[in-house]
Amino acid sequence: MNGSATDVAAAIRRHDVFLITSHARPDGDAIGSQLAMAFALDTLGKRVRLVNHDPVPGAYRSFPGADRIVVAPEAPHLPDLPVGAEATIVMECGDLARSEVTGLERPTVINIDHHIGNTMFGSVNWFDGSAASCAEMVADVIDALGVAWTQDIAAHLYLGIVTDTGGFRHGPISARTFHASARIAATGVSPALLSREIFDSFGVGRIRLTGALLNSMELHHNNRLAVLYYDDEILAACGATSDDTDGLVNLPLGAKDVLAVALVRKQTDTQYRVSMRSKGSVSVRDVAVAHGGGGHTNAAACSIAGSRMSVTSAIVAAIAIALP
Ligand SMILES: [Mn+2]
Repeated sequence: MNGSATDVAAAIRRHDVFLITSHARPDGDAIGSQLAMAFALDTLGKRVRLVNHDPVPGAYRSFPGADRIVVAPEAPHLPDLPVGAEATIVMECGDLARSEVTGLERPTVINIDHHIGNTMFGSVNWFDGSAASCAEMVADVIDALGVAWTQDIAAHLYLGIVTDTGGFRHGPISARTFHASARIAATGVSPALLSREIFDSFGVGRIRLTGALLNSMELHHNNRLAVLYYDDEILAACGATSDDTDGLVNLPLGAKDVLAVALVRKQTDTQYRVSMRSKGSVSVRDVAVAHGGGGHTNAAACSIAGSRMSVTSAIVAAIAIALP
């Protein structure tokens, strides 16, 4: 059953210790949602532990509290805690497995998500597909808890909103998005400085990688579909790391003709990760789901077994069907 911010706040009030997690390979919305919530719970005197399967992306490590996130495959265990004293809050995950962290099961699991396909795995669930970011939902929970927005909270809400909307450019951006953003600015944080930190704090390896990806870009179906590719050798040649790849999938969308992009990343000789982006009603979600992945209409991902050639042809054929 779907709940609301009020239900989430009520469940939070009933507990004193919280484990907050998000999905593997966290993005800005995952980190921002987790830490905004953590700072709000601090204010209420709750004990908070944060755990993720993968590290905070480099650009967000300067954000307040980023070092509080423990990177581990298993949730830390507090042996002195009575059963049921601790609740788990899961941000941005369609199911618990999406966190790739084990040992998260508790009598109270609070599920907060805006991705279509959420399995309502929690004991308390709030799914809202109309939210442009999970951070907007966290903002509502913080309000329902009666916690005033500090600059730390505001910075993280902004991180979630500005990254999930690609700088207010895509997704279900609404008055709610801008209302939250106005209140963020009113706390005194500088949206311009935060955006600089979020979008413009990469190393030169990222810039070289951008050139390499675009140089080798393939265009299909009258330029309506762009395919980008990289592997560890290309990263090394550019002096770049996986951190530097975040968001590069969006680059070809800068061309008017391009309606969809697939970014293929070699994981092993027989396994490839495919991230997809699209414009408007062109859905890449169905393509991802058909290959065991998931996501939104305009942003989705999946892993496909095969060779580079077979994976690329399969994905080009699948996206072609979604093109107008
Ligand atoms: Mn999100």
